[in-house]
Amino acid sequence: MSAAQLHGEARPSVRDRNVLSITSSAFGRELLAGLSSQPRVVSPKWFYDEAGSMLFEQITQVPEYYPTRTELALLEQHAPAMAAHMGAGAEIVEFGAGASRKVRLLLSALVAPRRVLPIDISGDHLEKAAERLRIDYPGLAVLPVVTDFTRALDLPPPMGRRVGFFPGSSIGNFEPAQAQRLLRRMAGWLAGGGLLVGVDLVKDPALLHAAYNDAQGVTAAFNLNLLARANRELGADFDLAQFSHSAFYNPPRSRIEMHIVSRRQQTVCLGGQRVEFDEGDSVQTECSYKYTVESFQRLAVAAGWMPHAVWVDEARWFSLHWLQPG
Ligand code: AVJ
Repeated sequence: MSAAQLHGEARPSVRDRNVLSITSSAFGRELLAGLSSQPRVVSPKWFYDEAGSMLFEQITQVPEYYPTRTELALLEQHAPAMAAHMGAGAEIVEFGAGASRKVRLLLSALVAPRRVLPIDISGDHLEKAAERLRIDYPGLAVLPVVTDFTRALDLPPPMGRRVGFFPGSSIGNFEPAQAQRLLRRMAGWLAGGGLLVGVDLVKDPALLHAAYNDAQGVTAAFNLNLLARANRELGADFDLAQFSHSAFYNPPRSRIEMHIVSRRQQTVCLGGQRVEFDEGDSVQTECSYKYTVESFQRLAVAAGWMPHAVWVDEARWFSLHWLQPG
């Protein structure tokens, strides 16, 4: 910050404003910390600005990305059975709601649902989805909650019988120990209500590889959008053409890993700080753990839940688990 500004004489320059925003934005702080650590790791939650949420919606349409359509088909087929477990007059808390396409299949099967609380870190996207829900379900209360539920969550008292819905295998983005802790915290937030969780299953590595390396390059754009977001929001100067998308299956860890890899030696300015990259340096941007039905049930039990019902598609690609408090 220049002398003039220190003395409050002139408006801070663009760079100074970005320096300011770096320290004052959770994204800025966590990105800087992630890029300064070894290995370099950044949380996948930072993918979901408006552009990222839109790119993810596009991913769900590419032929290689099977999880969303497989889960939707399971919900379409088994919504009545799931609704029976949830009961009449339910209130659904949906974690990582995104466009709220999936919860509609449950709402249509439920008897007199009272309220839905869609939760997401991406505010604009969530508000738009909530507005559409209000229009399509006139008698239903819709209370969107824009927050990062991995940090803290403050919900209003339940309106009716509260149940949880955690779709899409977003549970896979957490290290198993973190996933266990999150499931345990969800039990608290749900105040004794049950939880329906979508879990992607272990399968042929070639299928998994293709799902995270689609031919159209949408997943690559989704991954690199993290750098574009840093340029937009933090005034960084990432040259996206000098970085590449990498996603591969790691069998011993039973997870897909996504990385952004530097194509050459380069320096990036981020909030007045210089970040050096050598050719081949990578930043891990996401893990997506894959479970078997049994390994996920073990995790749920360890988190204090009781597996009550599970629905799996014929190819055994994806599963939905109804958990009751243990
Ligand atoms: C929304 C987190 C479930 O891990 O499969 C899609 C995100 N990443 N393609 C996943 C994602 C790359 C997705 N989740």
